[in-house]
Amino acid sequence: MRGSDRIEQIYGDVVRRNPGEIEFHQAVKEVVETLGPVLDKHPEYVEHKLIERICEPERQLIFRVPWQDDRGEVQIARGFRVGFSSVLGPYKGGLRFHPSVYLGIIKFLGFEQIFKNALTGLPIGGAKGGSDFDPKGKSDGEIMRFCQSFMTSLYSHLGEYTDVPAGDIGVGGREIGYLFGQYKRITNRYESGVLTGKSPEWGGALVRREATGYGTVFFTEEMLKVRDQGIEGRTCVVSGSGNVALYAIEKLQQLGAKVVACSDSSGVIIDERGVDLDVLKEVKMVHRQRISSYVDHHGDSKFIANGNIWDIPCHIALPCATQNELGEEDARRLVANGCIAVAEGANMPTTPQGVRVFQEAGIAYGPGKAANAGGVATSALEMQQNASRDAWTFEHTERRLREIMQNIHQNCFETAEEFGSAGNYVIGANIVGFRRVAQAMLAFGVI
Ligand code: NDP
Ligand code: 2IT
Repeated sequence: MRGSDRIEQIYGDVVRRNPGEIEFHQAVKEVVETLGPVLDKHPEYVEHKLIERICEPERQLIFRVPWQDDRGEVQIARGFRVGFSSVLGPYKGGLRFHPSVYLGIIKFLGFEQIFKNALTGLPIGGAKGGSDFDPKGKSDGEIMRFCQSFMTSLYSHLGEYTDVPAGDIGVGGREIGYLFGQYKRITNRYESGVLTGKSPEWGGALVRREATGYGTVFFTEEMLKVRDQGIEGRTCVVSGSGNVALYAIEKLQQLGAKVVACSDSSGVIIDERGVDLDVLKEVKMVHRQRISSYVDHHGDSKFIANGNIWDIPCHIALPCATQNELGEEDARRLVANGCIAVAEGANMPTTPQGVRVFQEAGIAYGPGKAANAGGVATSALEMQQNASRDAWTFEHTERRLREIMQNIHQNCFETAEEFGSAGNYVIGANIVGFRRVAQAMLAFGVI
């Protein structure tokens, strides 16, 4: 059987062995359907069942997280940590706190993380974790007690050489602080490298907070460069208004673009003069309010409850909220309205049908595992600084981030060409990431 024929069978087995985990199925399909030509070139990958092994996590932890709310009532959440692959380094990947979290979402994210982390070229394996705990509307005290309970259940499985979590949706600097404090207290060790995304005041790296959003814009810049185009003067829309979105907007503005819209799960704001980032940061980061509050500060802007951000004409669209937020119709509308580039700050935000529309239209499309790898790459730089008890400057770290994004872009671009799919970053990213993991797996034998 040819390697490429094996793919259908492997995917069928994944669906059968992991019933109901639809996001995980989607993420696996998107990767394995591009690997046929690699398997044909490397029969040893087939013989050693590398794809089958990659699709089965090395370990999966599911645990109870009991906590008490401010009224003294006991609440029970479910915690997860899935270590997918540790052939390139310790398990590495964020924690997501959102009510939609279940095993299928954690596994899709962990699976993506294997290839993303390999693409960075840095020594990190792939993992993801989180909880179905809903942080919205919770007091600081409730968030702290939840994080402490979460860490109490998880700490014995972590370590700078074992598993190093960071943030994702619903987990930012505040939560990492509570998690790190509890880890330190339980273990009696100031083990800085056990978590990334820490505050630079106590062991974190400068630029980690900005890194995912900045990196996504750097990747966009590279995609446009090979087409003799640029970011300056472009009209942009960025979905979401969390960590990734805010710093994507910041870098777009620094590079001379105009961001006319962003969103949260309640709706969209449109500000034709360009989003006022200071106001937006105040609303979202300081007061943790809904995005509609932005309009109270900017009378000329509009809030559209449950609006669709992809209806707004733009040259550059950056989906930075969540999975499957941009579908086929959205993609068609973006293309019809003159969009020239889409780079994914979020993980798997475009549906497979949406991706096909972008590819058929020939616009620049950067998939998340390449375009948003700047966050985890800077986490690896944070681990490096922790291991050497050093702290780099903002400028030095941002330069490193930019070089990493340029390298990722170049590797994906050249590899897509090598496999006869010039300009297809999906194929480029999947193959570069997979080959790195595959070579290490072969070297280690059957483990
Ligand atoms: P945040 O929690 O800081 O922000 C998430 C944003 O997305 C919020 O504006 C939120 O709105 C919106 N959002 C979340 N879920 C939904 C939903 N179901 N429907 C509509 N909007 C939603 O998370 P991040 O910015 O860290 O993460 C955003 C994306 O980027 C995720 O896909 C994450 O996996 C990915 N990512 C994050 C990295 C990081 O370093 N943080 C690195 C690489 C990728 P609301 O507040 O209303 O829920
Ligand atoms: O999806 C991601 O890459 C992240 N949430 C960041 C992971 C990390 O370990 O920094």
